[in-house]
Amino acid sequence: MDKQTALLLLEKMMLSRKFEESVQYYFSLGMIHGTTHLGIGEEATAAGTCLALHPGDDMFATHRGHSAAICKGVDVRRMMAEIFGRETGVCRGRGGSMHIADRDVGALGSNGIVGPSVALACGAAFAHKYRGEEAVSAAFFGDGATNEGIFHESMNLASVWGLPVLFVCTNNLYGMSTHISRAMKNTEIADRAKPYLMKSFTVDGNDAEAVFDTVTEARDYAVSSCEPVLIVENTYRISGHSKSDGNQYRTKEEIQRWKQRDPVRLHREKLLARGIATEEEISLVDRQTTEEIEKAVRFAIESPYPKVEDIYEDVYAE
Ligand SMILES: Cc1ncc(C[n+]2csc(CCOP(=O)(O)OP(=O)(O)O)c2C)c(N)n1
Ligand SMILES: [Mg+2]
Repeated sequence: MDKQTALLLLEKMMLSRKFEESVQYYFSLGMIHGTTHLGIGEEATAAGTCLALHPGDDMFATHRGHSAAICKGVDVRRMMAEIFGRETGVCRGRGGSMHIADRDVGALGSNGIVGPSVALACGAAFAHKYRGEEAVSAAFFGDGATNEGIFHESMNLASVWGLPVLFVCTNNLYGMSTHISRAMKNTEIADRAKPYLMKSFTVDGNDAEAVFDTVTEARDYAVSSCEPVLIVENTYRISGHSKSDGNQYRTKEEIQRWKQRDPVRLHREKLLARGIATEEEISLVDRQTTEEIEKAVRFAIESPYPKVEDIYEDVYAE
């Protein structure tokens, strides 16, 4: 891992973590409305995956999509403004937490519905192939989403049509309060690539470097062969499922065990142990990311709300 990539992974993970902690805080003050799904503990999946993508690649996120958007390059100020419902937000404040999108950086949308990212990514990959571009589209989805029909239909179509899609499963062991073992007989999600004769990878999703290397290899394969790939990134959601979660379905010990494998801390310790970065360099990233989030919050709070008379502009719903 070269120093630049190592520090970028650290920066994006810290930015994601602080962004979500900030959202959680302002939510608790009643300054943010609607709902949010935080992915605290899953940052290495977003950073390792999105940093391995190229600028011309597309990315589709889930309902738990803040980190993916940040790591694909969406401006955190405009993301924060979106979540605060302001006119300066990436979707002019109309979408909120689950509708973060910015076409300019290839972040083609998070989604309140579980599953559609996989089908949308097939469409984007088809477009890349049709135009003869050397690009892939990546779809994030959870372990729960792999039990849906749309996942299997999309995997089948991508395989038959030879579409350069990276199907990226963020396996955090739970779909809401249901443990993976109660939702599927075979919990080896990578096996789900087999019926479609699709290549698959399984990686420690709390190890940013491992995710980055795996997705780099998977992307090379998808581009050179024009074939889809399934990547399973095993991780854990330390935060609750949504804004309220009593954690009745899991033990404190389990959460504690995974906190020991906090991806931000693991990466930081790795950089120090290997002499890739010094304490000072890491502290600088820490300070800069804190400042960036503080600026984002100020920008959001100082931005105007949309005007009531044009609230229906840019809204597409039936
Ligand atoms: C089609 C659909 N069904 C149900 C829901 C309600 N729902 C929201 S998140 C979620 C759990 C999804 O689990 P998983 O795919 O593992 O993602 P995670 O929340 O763990 O990141 C469910 C059932 C929904 N939003 N969309
Ligand atoms: Mg899950």
